[in-house]
Amino acid sequence: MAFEVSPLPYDYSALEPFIDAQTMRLHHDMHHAAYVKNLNAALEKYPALQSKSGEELLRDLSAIPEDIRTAVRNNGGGHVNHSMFWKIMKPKGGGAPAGPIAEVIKQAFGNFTDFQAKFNDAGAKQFGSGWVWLVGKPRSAEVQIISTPNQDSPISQGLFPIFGNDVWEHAYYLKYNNRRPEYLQAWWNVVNWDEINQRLESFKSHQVPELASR
Ligand code: MN3
Repeated sequence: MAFEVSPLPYDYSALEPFIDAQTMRLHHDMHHAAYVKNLNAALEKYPALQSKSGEELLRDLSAIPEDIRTAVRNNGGGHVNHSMFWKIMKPKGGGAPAGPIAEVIKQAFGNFTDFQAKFNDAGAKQFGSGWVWLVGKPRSAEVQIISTPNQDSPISQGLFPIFGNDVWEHAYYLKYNNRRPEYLQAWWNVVNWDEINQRLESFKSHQVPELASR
């Protein structure tokens, strides 16, 4: 019952020119795979934890044995975050959001352009490695933009990651070098709004088991 890296749902080069094939290959096959390998290694002596989902492990880190807590936080986070990341992107994606996510953005931020600017700004300002997120608060209509360091998941804060962008240098450095804001801007061209709407709907209809007990 070991954790596994799912294959990319598109070709390595499918997100060109916005994300280059070499970055995708390294990011998916090496970085994501390493998180999964290290997560499985951490759980080796705790068989009871091996049947839990990554989200369940992250939901209450204080319940994780202390000797593997940091490993689960970093590598479980790395696995869950990247599993989301590959799916919320697609070739020929982007454009203006439609459907429920468009409504949520309009309600909370006024318009898509202002939302994008705030999201990009939070991503640019995240010091060092991390993620920028649009998160939902369970049992409320509230959404907010947050950033987290390293591979920390919003799930560990009791928040649902509607979607997020990876601002680790490994996500953009080969193509964009140190120009993170340029990557953040370009990334909107590969966003998969259909998948994001599905995540939003499952969250709103309380079909998110990893947050159900909060
Ligand atoms: Mn990454």
